[in-house]
Amino acid sequence: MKYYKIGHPFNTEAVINNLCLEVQNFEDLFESTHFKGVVNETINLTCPLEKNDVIYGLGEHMHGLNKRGQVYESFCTDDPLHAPDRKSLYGAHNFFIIDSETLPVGIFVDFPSKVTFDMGFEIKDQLHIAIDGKDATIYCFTGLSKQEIVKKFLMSIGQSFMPPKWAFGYQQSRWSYENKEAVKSIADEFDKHDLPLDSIYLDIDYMDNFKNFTIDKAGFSDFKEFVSDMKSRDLRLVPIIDAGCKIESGYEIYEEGVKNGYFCEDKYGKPFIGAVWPGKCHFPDFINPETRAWFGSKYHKLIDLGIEGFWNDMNEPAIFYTEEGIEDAVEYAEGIKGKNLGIYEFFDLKDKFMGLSNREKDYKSFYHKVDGTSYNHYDLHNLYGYNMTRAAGEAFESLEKRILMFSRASYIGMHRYGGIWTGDNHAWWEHLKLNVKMMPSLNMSGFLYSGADIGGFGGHSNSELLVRWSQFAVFTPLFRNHACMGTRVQEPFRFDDESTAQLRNVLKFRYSMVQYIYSEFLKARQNYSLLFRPLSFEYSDTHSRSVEDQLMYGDGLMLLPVIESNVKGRYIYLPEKTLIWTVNAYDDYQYEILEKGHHFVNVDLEQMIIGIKKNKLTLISKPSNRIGHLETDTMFVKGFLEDKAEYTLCYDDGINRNSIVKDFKITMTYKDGVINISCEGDYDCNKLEYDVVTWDNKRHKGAVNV
Ligand code: MIG
Repeated sequence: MKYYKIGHPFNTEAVINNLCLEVQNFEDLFESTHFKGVVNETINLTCPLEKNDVIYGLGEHMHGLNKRGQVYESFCTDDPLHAPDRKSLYGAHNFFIIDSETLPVGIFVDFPSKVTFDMGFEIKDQLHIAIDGKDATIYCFTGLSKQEIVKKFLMSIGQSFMPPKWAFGYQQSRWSYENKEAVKSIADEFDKHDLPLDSIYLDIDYMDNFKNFTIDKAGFSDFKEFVSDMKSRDLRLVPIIDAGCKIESGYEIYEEGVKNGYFCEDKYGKPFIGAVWPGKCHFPDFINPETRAWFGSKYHKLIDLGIEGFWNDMNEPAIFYTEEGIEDAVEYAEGIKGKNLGIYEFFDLKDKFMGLSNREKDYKSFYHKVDGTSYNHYDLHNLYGYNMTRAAGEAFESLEKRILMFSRASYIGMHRYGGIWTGDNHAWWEHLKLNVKMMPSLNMSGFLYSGADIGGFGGHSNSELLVRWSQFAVFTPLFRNHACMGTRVQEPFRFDDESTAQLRNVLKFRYSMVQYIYSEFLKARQNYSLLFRPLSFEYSDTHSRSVEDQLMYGDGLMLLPVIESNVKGRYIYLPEKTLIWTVNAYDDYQYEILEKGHHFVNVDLEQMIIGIKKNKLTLISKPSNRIGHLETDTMFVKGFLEDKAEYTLCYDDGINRNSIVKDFKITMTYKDGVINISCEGDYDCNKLEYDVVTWDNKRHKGAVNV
């Protein structure tokens, strides 16, 4: 593994443990690969692609597990319409692997502004990376398997943030639950319908006029008491924090920020102004460590009121408009007023107004100050959301308790401070599919704590989509239903009784699986491995390389989500004989062994299917309606046994930052028709009950009595 610094790259601090060797010549960087590079005012890298090369990675982007055939752009963008032709979403995750049948190559382009990845779009057998600048660090990983490459890369960017365990519960959100009564009634409905829930989100309306770190006194009077009332029901409130800070004299954040020079500045050295939800705003210069320390300390205002989790929004940063943008547009409009417009002039006029938000020109008109040097925002654009979340993450380090934190915009390295959600998706089956395909790529970029808005943010969800989406999301660490203002309500109790019952089973199944999911999360974090993996990470047959809608998960599971509407089953591909676990509810399920090959499997709406690999076990508990109420006195072993299977369950206290990870190991053997179980570690094996299937298609149920 090697890296090469071109020019004088800005230190993004994406890589914190540099395991690569610095090379002095650009040519040496790509030795033994087919990459070529040209450096001028911009940097261009190309590489021929073999017919069967698969490209994995790039984190949060449109399209498939295999990124071939499309163009992707890394430039953190607030675009609420994730249509197939969109090149950029909210994150900038410039790590990918070319998985060739001979020699896999991993590349990380550490560059904080725009990078375009043409993965065989323009020329089908050529990859072309265009870096919009002449200073960058390029990392190249060769000579290892793709699994090794991912591990080395993850090791170099450091361990993931660790959320509290309650953040693995079901979370309910909507823009907006606009006052205490609305929040309380949501909690009541969940309890009334016997639906699991661990937190309720507060979107921008909890704030006083959208001012960060303030509370709307009318809707949320006696906020501290309210937080503690909810807490006494074991429910957490998770407020949103936006990047833009309102310009308003007397507002603490505004006053302190201006006084101390904490905001980004324009070319005249005045705080830059852009409009977002609060109207005209200044934008904290998060890339400056002093600003981070200041802004981070403000989260404590809410923590002091009992808050234990946050989501950082609009931190690409999103800018609705600037005064200059409006002036440009109005000036243009005035210039053509009364004229007989040519059609191109008309389109220009339209574009001027349609393009007021997130203008490149605006991003080029403000500056960051780091160590006394001024940097144009455009050149560091992709570091903004990362450093906002870092501000919070650094502030939380002084606390004993873990704080939930996730962000919309991100760059590689941000995973050390928080997770991400995938932004404003839609209530479209295509976006459920996208959620499935994106998870492994997010993991490869370091983001373990992530998930999509279940049911879709924009547009109107129906109960079938919500059920199918929730079934997949059972496995995503962030398990949150969120929806946009103006859309059909989509909390799990909003549809008919049958749908509520189906969703109840899905949510409860998540709680049953949480010990396993949390354990696998801890392991992925500790071992620098992936929670979600393409099939080809575990199977070397050719067909596995082209499977896009099945994923390997944790130790031993294969996820087989239903992602089409109105279907009663799905095609699945099994690279080996596998046990199919068809779940109606945690305690209502069937097993069937399927041979290696292609199958069509029936999966009714109330069912989900999960593959269990040979000699693998999983562990579930009885569900509860809160993570904190789960009782693990009895745990249930499920599995598929040929001769010997082991499972190690990792756990910690789920609360404290420095809690020690403990584990216990279950070993199960099958010989001469007899099952044997033994345990090592801190758990009483007598509390285990098992229901497993053996290779010879026999089912074995029982309790351990050793
Ligand atoms: O301009 O806070 O992605 O989750 O509900 C929209 C309101 C701002 C965008 C976020 C979404 C959130 C919404 N926000």
